[in-house]
Amino acid sequence: MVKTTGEEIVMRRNRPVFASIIATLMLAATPLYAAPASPADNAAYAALVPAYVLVNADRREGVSLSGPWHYSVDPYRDGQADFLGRPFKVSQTRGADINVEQASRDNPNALYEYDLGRAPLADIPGSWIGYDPQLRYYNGLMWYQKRFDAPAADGKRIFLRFGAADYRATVYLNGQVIGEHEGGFTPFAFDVTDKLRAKDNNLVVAVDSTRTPDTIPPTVTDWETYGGITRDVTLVTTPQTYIDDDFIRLTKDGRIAADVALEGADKADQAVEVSVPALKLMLKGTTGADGRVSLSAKAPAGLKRWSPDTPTLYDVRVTAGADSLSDRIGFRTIEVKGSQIILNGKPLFLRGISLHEEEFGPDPSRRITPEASRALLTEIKTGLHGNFVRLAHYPHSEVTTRMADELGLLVWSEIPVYWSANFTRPETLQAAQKMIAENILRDRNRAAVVIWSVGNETPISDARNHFLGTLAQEAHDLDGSRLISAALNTATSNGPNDISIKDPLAAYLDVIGINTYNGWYGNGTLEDVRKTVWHSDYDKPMIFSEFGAGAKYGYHDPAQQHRFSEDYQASYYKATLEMADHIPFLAGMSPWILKDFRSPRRQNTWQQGWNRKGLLSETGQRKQAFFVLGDYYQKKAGEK
Ligand code: GCB
Repeated sequence: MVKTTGEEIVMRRNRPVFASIIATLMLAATPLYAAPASPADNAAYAALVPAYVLVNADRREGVSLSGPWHYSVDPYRDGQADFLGRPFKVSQTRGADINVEQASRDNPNALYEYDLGRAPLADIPGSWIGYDPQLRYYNGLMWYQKRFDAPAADGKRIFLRFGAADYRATVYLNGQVIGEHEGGFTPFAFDVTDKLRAKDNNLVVAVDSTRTPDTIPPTVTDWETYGGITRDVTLVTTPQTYIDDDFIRLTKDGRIAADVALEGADKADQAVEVSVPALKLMLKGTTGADGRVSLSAKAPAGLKRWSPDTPTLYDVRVTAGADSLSDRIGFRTIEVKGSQIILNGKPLFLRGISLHEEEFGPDPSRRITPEASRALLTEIKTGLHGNFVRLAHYPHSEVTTRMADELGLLVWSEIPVYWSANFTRPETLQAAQKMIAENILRDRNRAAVVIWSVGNETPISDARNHFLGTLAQEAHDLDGSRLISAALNTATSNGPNDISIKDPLAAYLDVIGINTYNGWYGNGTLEDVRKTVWHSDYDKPMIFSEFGAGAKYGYHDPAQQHRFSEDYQASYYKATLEMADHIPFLAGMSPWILKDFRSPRRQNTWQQGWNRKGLLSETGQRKQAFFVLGDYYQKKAGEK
């Protein structure tokens, strides 16, 4: 095995041409993926993007259906099929438009084995773990029901929008299936204008949290499933022809650009205006036959760019016909140059941490309110002196990405293509493609989001390379203004203390994410960690998307430094940060993880159902390592 010295690393960094020849040769040798056609001209894309984007839905006029809903557990799926497994007609399912109490009174001979209207009540949104702790490890079908009166339509369109339902949802309204959705972390909406009745609508949602080897994520992960309706449910009203999508950003060549897409019978030939009053900027244009228009103008000289230090957001208004949308948008650029990440033209080091979507507290139920999100992100921003958060391992709530915009934290956003995902199955790829589209279309106006990640710790194979390569291409097509990454654990050891990045996917990423756990998993000592030298064949920024060690808050063991003591975790951080300081192409890090989080696979004395790699306990108490990283980041921030 040829060993490479530190000097050679520096030389390689200065040889981008060489690196790109290698990349080209690799591409020729192993075609990773056939680039799909662009979204605009490929009908196949239509199946992969959501029918309704309803951009900015969380700020639109509407009625919240959050609050009390009935829920009823159905482990044998009796609500969908008979005892021999023969599927029911819709009218026989629990989604049928029946008031069981009334029907039983009307017909004493009728037998119903369920009664959603008298089932227990849960406060939605939130996982069933929260309202029924006995269901902590339940993975299966749950029925939800809500009755409500419809808002007056007044000639408007009404959409029923779910922020997220984990994992698969079938939605019944007044006895009809109005749609289904796969994927536990992205929004979906149905046009229900003609399906609502004025009074007593019967909304039933069958949410199935079952994971299989074919789902995204697959069966085995290292986090709690949190099944249920986990984000807000709203009735969103819009004019008949409305602004379905807009993408507003600062381009690398200094222009403010806006792509606007209308939906509805009158979408063609509509005048569209995009204004930023504080900048006295007004973009005007007219939609084409497809309801779309692209506008741009040179950014005004007075523009204050969004950055973690100055998270300036502007009021932006989009108007088209009878519709008008207002948003708060930041303007910044992000790009890479060699091994650096460049924000607004200046290199910056990502001082980050990873985060699961789990609020503080002994019994989280994934109810991410603005207060819950602010509490988590403030620990990163103020406590750790961070400027970056990796929202692992799936799209987090839009509450969080908006909070990151407001507080000034750069965001890595990812979809749950994780570990043993089924890379050979076309339907699984399609599900992932839809997920990444839903995620990007929801959040591409958030200045905070700078990285779209296509997967985490996936073993190299041709099928996996094709799968992730397709996602990388799609993410790039939907949003060429951000960076694409993936968290890889495929660095290769060249011998003790010597590691190279050898993953063909790296050629297709803007930023190489590496998860490394030397000093925690495996037999390496912290001395080995300190001495480890890293090499990269790619002239690209690398970030440590993960490193970490477990510790139970309050367990101290300064002399022995046993695993799971706060002391070992702190020593591990010191050693890993020392190693990091010697990697010239390291552009940032998001260690694993801010807070202890629930994981069914962690059951030793110290963990008992929690992954203890948090720098904070589940209730927010700071462990020693929190201060190690905080001090390190404070110094780094001062080096700017
Ligand atoms: C990883 C995974 C993450 C786990 C973590 C761990 O590499 O990406 O999901 O929770 O390691 O604690 O082992």
